[in-house]
Amino acid sequence: MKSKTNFIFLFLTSVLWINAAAQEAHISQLEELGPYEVERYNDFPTVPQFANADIYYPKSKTQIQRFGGVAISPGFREKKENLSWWGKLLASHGFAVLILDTNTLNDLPEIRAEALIAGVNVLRSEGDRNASPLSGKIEPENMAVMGHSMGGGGALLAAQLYGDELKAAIPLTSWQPDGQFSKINIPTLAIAGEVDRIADSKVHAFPHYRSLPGNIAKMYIEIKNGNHFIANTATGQDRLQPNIDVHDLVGRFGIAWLKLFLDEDESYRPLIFGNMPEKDATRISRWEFYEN
Ligand code: 9J3
Repeated sequence: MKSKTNFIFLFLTSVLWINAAAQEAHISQLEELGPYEVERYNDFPTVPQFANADIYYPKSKTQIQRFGGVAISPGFREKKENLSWWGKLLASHGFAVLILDTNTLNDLPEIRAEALIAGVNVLRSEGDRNASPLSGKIEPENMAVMGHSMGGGGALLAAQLYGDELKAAIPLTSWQPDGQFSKINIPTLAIAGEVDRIADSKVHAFPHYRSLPGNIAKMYIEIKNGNHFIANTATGQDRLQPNIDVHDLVGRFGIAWLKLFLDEDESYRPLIFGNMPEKDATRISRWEFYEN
């Protein structure tokens, strides 16, 4: 009896130890550029819903397998360069990434939602266009939308309107007054800032998250002391600058969300829904999720 107990104890200890070690390895790999060489282009056939875009893709993955992608919209008076770091990061981890410029800098979230779904469809079309670097390389079912601020409101609206065509949404410090997203039926990761003076997370991102239905995979991560621009590119410009550097943390969750819900790679599930590592727990002011 005693030896059986010892055996079970040893077994559980080693399983936990192995899991912890595997998770550590994964986490550090997601906090830097991934294994794929990244290329960028912008000469694809234009569409009316947005002005232009940069498409980032994992060049060295095109020789190996097809991949899904994500369309990303910047915020009010912002350009694609304000989110360019996501293009390099997500493409290096194996996704096609279209970051758009809106038709006007002031386009409202409703217009950004249409731009985002058009961006997703551009990625699909690029997979079918002979002259495209992505010809034959796109997995058309595996698509997501992201966006910052009004672009985050746009991502939520696109998820609600076009959920059947998408597998995930990642709003970044989303802005949409009285936004109600109870009809979203795809996994949604909301990133917010505790001290966002432009889209107060108590008025925007958190109520947006709380309006989601109860039974979908969803997560709200609020960065302690984070401003409106924590998920933006560090441009060096004053107005659009992250006040603290949490790109490792938000980047890791973004990659893992797409790996799990686009690629259906279950090995990323514990990185999302497992314990928050000690080093990150202190950087977060609120963390809520529902696993599904
Ligand atoms: O996209 C955004 O950064 C929203 C900023 C905002 O408050 O717009 C008000 C017109």
